[in-house]
Amino acid sequence: MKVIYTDEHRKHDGAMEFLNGKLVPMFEMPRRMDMVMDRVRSQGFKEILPPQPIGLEPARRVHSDAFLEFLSVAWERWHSDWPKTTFAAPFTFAMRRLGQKPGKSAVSQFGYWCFDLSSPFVPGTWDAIKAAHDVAITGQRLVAGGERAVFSVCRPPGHHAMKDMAGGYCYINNAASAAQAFRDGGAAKVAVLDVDYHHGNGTQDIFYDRDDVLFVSLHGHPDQEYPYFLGYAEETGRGKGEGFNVNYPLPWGTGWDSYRQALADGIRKVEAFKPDALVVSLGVDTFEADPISHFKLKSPDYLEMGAMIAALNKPTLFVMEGGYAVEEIGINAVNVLTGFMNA
Ligand code: 7XA
Ligand code: ZN
Repeated sequence: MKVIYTDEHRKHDGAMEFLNGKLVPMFEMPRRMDMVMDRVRSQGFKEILPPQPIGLEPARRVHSDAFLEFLSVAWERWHSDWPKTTFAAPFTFAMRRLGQKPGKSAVSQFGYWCFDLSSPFVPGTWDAIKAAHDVAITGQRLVAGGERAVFSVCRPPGHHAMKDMAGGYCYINNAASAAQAFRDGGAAKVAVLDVDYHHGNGTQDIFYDRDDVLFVSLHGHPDQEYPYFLGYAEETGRGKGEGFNVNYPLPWGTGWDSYRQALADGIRKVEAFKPDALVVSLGVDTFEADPISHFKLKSPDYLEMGAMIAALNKPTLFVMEGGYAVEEIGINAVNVLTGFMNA
């Protein structure tokens, strides 16, 4: 399996986040990808390729131009208002119920284009965002060109990023952009299977009204877990999209036995949809030792997960999302790929 990777993600580093009443260094850190790439290399993946300089056109198909413009100048805007600060994040939110508009100030802009405090900016964040998107679409093009499967090592992750809002460590929705790129390249139907611990509210937001992209997500129940306001089973799509959004909210403490049953059900839904391509939002924060999550998957379970996904027998793009048990993130992510390849 080819792996797409660049060191550019390192430029997005050094920020803080609020978590459960404390301001802490971000769990979403560069070392995560070091551990993934160490494991990729030690497990003998030979074709590690840099991304092509693809640019933002594919992202424009799933995000608004104004939102992408905000991302592109966010740090400069903040730094010009608050030159003594070392990272930028909103602290007031537009809510957008009464036609609120983004004002000229950085605080207003951040509060308008972000839905929480968990997507901070530092000087290199925009470069890392663009590179992660290039990584995703380079992988997508290889799969569209005939590769059975490719692993796009994206950082920052993307599945919380909505059409016009950042949040949850996410800025551009790499998986959604890749799914749309498959459609634009001629695939009639595409499925996105999201196995990250957190609900992919951004991917759901982007495809909710559509019947050409099936979104299936297994995640911590929103009654207990981030992003808290979406991810319920009754969210099944809207209009033409009715029936093409499938959520499996699972309780804290979920282990492989119940997870496997939900995954098998989700995979049956993907199979029935008969997609031409599959995008997997691959988060491994379902791991038992993940510091911000509450599922109980063990490392060998990821081998079986990979084998189950392989049984769909679809051209498959794996897009890296979450996973914060840094010592094991590489083992778990690569186990999915190994299980897939050995199936
Ligand atoms: O898949 N999403 C994540 O792994 C990120 C969850 C964001 C938690 C926000 C805490 N400040
Ligand atoms: Zn996650």
